[in-house]
Amino acid sequence: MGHLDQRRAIAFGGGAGLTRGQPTGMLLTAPTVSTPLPVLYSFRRCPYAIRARMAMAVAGQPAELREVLLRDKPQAMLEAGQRGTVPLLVLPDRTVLEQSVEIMDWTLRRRDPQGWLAQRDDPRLMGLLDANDGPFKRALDQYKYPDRFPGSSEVATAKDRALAHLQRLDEQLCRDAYLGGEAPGYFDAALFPFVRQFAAVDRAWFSSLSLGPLVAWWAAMLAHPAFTTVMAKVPVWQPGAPATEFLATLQHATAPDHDPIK
Ligand SMILES: N[C@@H](CCC(=O)N[C@@H](CS)C(=O)NCC(=O)O)C(=O)O
Repeated sequence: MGHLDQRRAIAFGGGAGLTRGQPTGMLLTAPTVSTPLPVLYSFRRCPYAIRARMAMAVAGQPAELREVLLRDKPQAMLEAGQRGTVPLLVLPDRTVLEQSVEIMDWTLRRRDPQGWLAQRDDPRLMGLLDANDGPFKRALDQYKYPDRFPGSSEVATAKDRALAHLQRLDEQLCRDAYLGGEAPGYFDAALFPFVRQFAAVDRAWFSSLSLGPLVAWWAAMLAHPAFTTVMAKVPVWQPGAPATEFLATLQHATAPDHDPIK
C-alpha cells in the first residue's frame, strides 16, 4: 500500500456530474447515473499513460479523459499534480494518483475481471518492471532521441543496453507466451508500451530479431483489445469543452495502432 499512502488531496475541478454512458464491446456496462467521475489526464502515445489506460480499459473503469499536449499542459493538470507528468488521475474525493503503476493498482483493486493482479507480487516480474522503468527507459530514450543527450557517452551503447533488457524479456517469454503465464496480465500491459516504442524506431529490423518469443509477444500485444481500444484518437482537452468519457472512447476504437513513436 506504499504508493497509495502517498496520495495527495487537491481541489477537484471539472468532471463532476458527467453522465456515464452505456459502453458495449469488451467492457462492462456502467450504470446510467450521474456521479462524479475520476479525471484522467493522459497523452495518447505516452507509454506510461498507455499502461494506465490499458488497466482502466480491462477493468471497465469510467473516467473523464483529458488528452493533453505535453508541450502545453493545462493549468488544471499542473495544479492537480506535483510532477507535471501524465498519466495523472484525480479521484472524486480529490485524491491524486500521479504514477502510472499507482493508477493500474488502484483500478485493478476495484475491479479485475481478467485476474491481472494475480501476478502483481511476483518478484521476478517486479524486477523486470523496475528494469523497464529505469535502465531500459533511459536506454530507449537515448536510442530514440540521441540529440537530447549531447556529449553523452551512453548514447553509443544505448541500443545494446536496450537489447540486453529485451533479451531478459525474451528468456521469460521462452517459457510462456506472456510474461506472467499463458494469458496477458499486469506486467504485459506495464512493459509492452515501452517495447512498442523501441520496436517502432525500426520495425523491420525489430521484427527480424532472433528473439522470436519476444517478437511474437510484441505482435500479440499490438493486437490486444485493451491496447487497440485505448489508442483511439480523442481531441485535446480544452477547459470548458464537452467532456470525453473514457469508456465511450473505447467503443469507437477500430484498427490496431500502427502509428510511429511519440
Ligand atoms: N513515473 C511516471 C512517469 C510518467 C512520465 O514521465 N510521463 C511523461 C510522458 S511519457 C511525461 O509526462 N513527461 C513530462 C513532459 O514531457 O513534460 C509514471 O509512471 O507515471
